[in-house]
Amino acid sequence: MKLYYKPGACSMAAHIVLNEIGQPFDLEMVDTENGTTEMGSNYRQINPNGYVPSLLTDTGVIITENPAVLQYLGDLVPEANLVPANGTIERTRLQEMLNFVSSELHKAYAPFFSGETLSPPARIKVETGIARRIGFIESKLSDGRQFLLGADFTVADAYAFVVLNWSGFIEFDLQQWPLVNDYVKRVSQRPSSLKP
Ligand SMILES: N[C@@H](CCC(=O)N[C@@H](CS)C(=O)NCC(=O)O)C(=O)O
Repeated sequence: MKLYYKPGACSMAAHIVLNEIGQPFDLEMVDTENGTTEMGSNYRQINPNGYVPSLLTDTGVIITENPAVLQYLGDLVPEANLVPANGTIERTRLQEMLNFVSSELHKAYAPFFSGETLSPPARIKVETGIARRIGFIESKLSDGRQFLLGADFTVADAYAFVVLNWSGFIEFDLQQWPLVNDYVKRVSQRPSSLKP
């Protein structure tokens, strides 16, 4: 398997899950601005959308989009217990959470990485959106669960962890959500975790 990635980007979630499942893999860095990889390949021929992650499977198939990549990896090694079995309500809950992380949480941070400087009012608006979504995670954790879906770490935690960690880069303080703050620390202590 090979993960096409960019340092510090959301592709780090798949890298964490690859570490969790203990399967051999290669990494190839992508320059998304130039559309090339470190080996000199045209990345748009790998992923026409030009963004990371992309996963090249051992069967030669390319998989894109975080929720699909993460579930594929989790399903490869069921013993790792990173995804509930297909067809269960628990799996639907995982998909619900992955979609939340992808389309709500991740995209709420996106304006900070657009390359444009946010004006003070624009920054307040973006931070308000991020805060609302972090508040949702805080409410999920308020029943004492250790991870987003309960007692077990899942692929959704790898993804949420990577996104929440961007808070440090944008100088957005997570301490006002103590459960989320502790959750990020907890996930960062797993051996699979990577420092952005
Ligand atoms: N919908 C995509 C979004 C991926 C995405 O936003 N990737 C970012 C890094 S976090 C990226 O590669 N940005 C560079 C670009 O868009 O050119 C997914 O879930 O995989």
